[in-house]
Amino acid sequence: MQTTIVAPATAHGQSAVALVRLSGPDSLSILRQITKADKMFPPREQVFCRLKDGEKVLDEALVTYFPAPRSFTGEDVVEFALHGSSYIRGRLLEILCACGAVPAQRGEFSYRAFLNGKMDLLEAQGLCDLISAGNKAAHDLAISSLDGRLSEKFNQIKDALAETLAQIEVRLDDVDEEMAPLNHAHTAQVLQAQVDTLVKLADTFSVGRFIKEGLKTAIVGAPNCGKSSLLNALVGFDRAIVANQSGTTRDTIEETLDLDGQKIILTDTAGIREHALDPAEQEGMKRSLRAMEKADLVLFVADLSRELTPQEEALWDDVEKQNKPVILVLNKNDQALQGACGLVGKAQQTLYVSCKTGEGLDALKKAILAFVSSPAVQDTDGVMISNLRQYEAVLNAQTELESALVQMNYQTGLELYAEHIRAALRALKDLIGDVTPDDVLGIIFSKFCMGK
Ligand SMILES: Nc1nc2c(ncn2[C@@H]2O[C@H](COP(=O)(O)OP(=O)(O)OP(=O)(O)O)[C@@H](O)[C@H]2O)c(=O)[nH]1
Ligand SMILES: [Mg+2]
Repeated sequence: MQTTIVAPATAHGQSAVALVRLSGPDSLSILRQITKADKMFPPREQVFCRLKDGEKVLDEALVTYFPAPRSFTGEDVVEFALHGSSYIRGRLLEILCACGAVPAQRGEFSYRAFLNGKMDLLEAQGLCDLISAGNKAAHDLAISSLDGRLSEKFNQIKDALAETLAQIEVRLDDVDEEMAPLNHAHTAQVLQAQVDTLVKLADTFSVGRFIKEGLKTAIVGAPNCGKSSLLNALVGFDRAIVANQSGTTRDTIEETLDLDGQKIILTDTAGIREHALDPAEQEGMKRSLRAMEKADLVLFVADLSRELTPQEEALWDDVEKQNKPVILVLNKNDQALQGACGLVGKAQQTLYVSCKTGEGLDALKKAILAFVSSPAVQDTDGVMISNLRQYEAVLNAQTELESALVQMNYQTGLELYAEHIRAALRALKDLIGDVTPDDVLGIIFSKFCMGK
């Protein structure tokens, strides 16, 4: 039998109001035990109650009863809005458990909502992302999952594939060949359209991930070129020590920046030169290279007031070898220009800045932001995928449909096309649910029953 679960729905610690939620078949009877009164609990209406702890009053609370199925989980749910002391909340949880409830596992309310068809996995992921979204862009992204726009995109693909599969399967069953043969051109067109949508969705993944997790941006370069000054200028306060001597920064220094609602994680690093002064600087340089490897974007800083060193050129080659997006930031533009321009021809994007005067910093911020927006997102009506599971499902489905198209090109036979379409549907199953043989049969009978 299904248990009745309980958990606080608000954060720990003291607050004006705290919310505790029960969900499961015994919710109402547990509520009656703890209120010890024959109160009426009209659905979805707040009722003022005294919650009892033995013969004493534990708290005066507002209680709402949501009978199944019209509740968050789809089960009977009771919400207690309590005074927010940790004692009241903790004691209420103990009493509710003594009355038969069990503590919920992490995510169990949402899991039950999913099992009861209240939301699909994409919406559940969206809900989880919404709660953890720390900036506007991540919030927008989560809302587009939660409000079902992402599910709708996948459901359109699923419907088109299920329909195509039905068209094929009905012909496989048509041993007497009473039906017109499959319209290959039309079927290929439908499959190609789904591949195109999947490719666009896959293209949004990197941007979706940057938005959700933040764009990891490493500031690298030779000692004394102004990396720490750049970090400080971008975040707007003196985060890192700046000094007119080489080798000031030893450890990597991370700071998060909210740039127009996008999360950018900046990492300042130790300058790279041939000989470290001591083991600490040596270790610092190793950490710089690691930060660079982990970064989504590299800001390569060079000092315009002096010539490039061989180590700087070698470091540039390193960045290029890693095939990372990189912006060449030529700093100290306020000084007499002498060097560092040797890299300009190699860089895809070069910006001249002065951390001292602030010149060029707005352009640099715009250039960084450009990495967190992509034309792919416009192609999908603003819908993005942002987690690896979704990305892999999309790629697998795409591969299967491309194989189906190759088979169709060679006209190898209906059974093989069907096999790849089924595999594509299986790949998408985790995101949008299963398409069962019965679903396909349903389409066959509802749309083109042969009257047999
Ligand atoms: N004139 C001028 N000086 C700058 C500019 N940016 C930084 N500096 C100076 O350059 C020196 C080094 O700056 P830092 O930011 O510490 O350089 P860094 O790259 O972090 O150096 P390390 O930590 O040693 O690798 C300091 O004296 C800064 O004041 C600039 O745009 N113009
Ligand atoms: Mg520094």
